[in-house]
Amino acid sequence: MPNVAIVGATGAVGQEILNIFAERNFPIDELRLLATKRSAGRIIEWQGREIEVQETTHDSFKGIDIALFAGGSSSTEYAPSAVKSGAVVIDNSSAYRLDPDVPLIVPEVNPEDAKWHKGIISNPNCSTIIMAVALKPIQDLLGIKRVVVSTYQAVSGAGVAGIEELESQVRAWAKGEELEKETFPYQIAFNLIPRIDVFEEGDYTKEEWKMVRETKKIFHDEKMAITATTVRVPVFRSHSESINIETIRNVDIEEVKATLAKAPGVIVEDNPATDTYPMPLFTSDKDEIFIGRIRKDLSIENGLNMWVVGDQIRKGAATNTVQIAELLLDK
Ligand code: 3JN
Repeated sequence: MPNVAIVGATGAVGQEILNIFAERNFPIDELRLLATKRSAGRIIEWQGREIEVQETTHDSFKGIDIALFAGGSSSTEYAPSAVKSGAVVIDNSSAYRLDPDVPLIVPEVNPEDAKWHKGIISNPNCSTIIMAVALKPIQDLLGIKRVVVSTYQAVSGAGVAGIEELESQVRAWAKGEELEKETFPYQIAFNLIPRIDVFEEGDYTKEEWKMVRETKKIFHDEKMAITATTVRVPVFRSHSESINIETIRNVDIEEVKATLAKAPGVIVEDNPATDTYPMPLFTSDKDEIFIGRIRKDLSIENGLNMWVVGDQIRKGAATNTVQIAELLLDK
């Protein structure tokens, strides 16, 4: 059984990784929990073991086989040390995602890429993962020419501070008090903010560029045209995405629905007669991507629309990371 380290073990993604390891009976000999100095010394109970959190250092990875990085920017500092110690790193941050020597993996799409890693494997951005799981069955069935996606991203995508900001603004609003903001550039309660992360080239945001570039890499398809608008919404957990797809081959919408219903990691919830479609309120703490509102795009020859929702901390981060680790076990 492998020795496993989690860097950022006390954060939201690190904690979720611990839950998922237990749920999936991931085989672990030693489990080393690493975090910043601030969290060192904390005791975390996991599967009957009491584990003391240690501060991450360059020497933290001796004897470790798999190191999961869930600690944001710490990966550029410590991932090279982990690799030097002989560990395979699975990194949640964007640091290595577009590096041609680093596989970028969504196990439902490109598990075979785990074979050629050189010590680091990257976990994609949460919005990218959720979209990729939904696109894969369509790509296989019809071929994808172009994707137009708009996201509706929960405040927890911005961490605990995002959750607290929405909650405190709603409480202040209910009491008639002034609303304070710090994490988001404008009030997020009862509002939408069409800017996630910083503005970059062409007036697209970094989050939008991540969805475009990472998706092409995961699908090994530079010709797949993708354009994105990413929006922060006053929802606590689970990202939603409205996805319009222009396909290469003709769309038989019943066949699309049947194909999505059979696809790994996907649950179709789609019945206009019973008012059934996925919503973020009901998809949290689940590993699957939920798809509804599947319908033909009547404005073009070969196109379709769908509404996709997924828990961005589970499948968008922790679950996908653990699934990548499982690919390494299979090897
Ligand atoms: O805002 C969201 O909903 C998703 C945020 C993702 C994020 C936030 C800060 C840094 C990332 C990411 O995973 O792409 C990063 C990063 O690693 O660059």
